[in-house]
Amino acid sequence: MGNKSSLFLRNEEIAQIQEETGFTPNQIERLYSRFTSLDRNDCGTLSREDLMRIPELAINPLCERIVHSFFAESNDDRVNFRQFMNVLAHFRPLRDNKQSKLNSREEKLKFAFKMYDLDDDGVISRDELLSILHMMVGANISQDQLVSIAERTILEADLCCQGKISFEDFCKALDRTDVDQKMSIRFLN
Ligand SMILES: [Ca+2]
Repeated sequence: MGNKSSLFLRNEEIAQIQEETGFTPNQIERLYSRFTSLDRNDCGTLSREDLMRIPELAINPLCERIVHSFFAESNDDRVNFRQFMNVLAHFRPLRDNKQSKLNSREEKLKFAFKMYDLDDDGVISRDELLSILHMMVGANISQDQLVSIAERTILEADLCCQGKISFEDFCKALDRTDVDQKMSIRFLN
């Protein structure tokens, strides 16, 4: 019976997650039922493999990087529901803002930056950019063309001339990009 209780969220948990993420109680319940359906062992946490089975993620070329981001705040290789919700909160549209800073433009940009920064050292190197370009376009473009795209991108974005892209460079490069439109998911109410 112990496992069954994990199928229900307590009201305090819903209130706490609502405050942290800005999701409505309805959205939290829906996402919780999604979470538990992915949790095949009923242990209250998800593994990388569980997350990889989300169809919307599985088709994304950056799937592995996105799944990796779920584990940024986790000390082991499992994520609990609150950690899961904190990551999803970055994808709430800005106009739905309900006292949560997780979906601000800055947080969305930080999230995107971390996708590229494979070794977490705070800058995007030419090789990191090249790896991500590879994941995104696959075999559709030749290696030479990818290298030239990566080098040109760094040349244009790198304002401190260190041959790498800092978070500040990254924000400036995306200054005129509609980050909210590109990094939002419409969650059902
Ligand atoms: Ca890096």
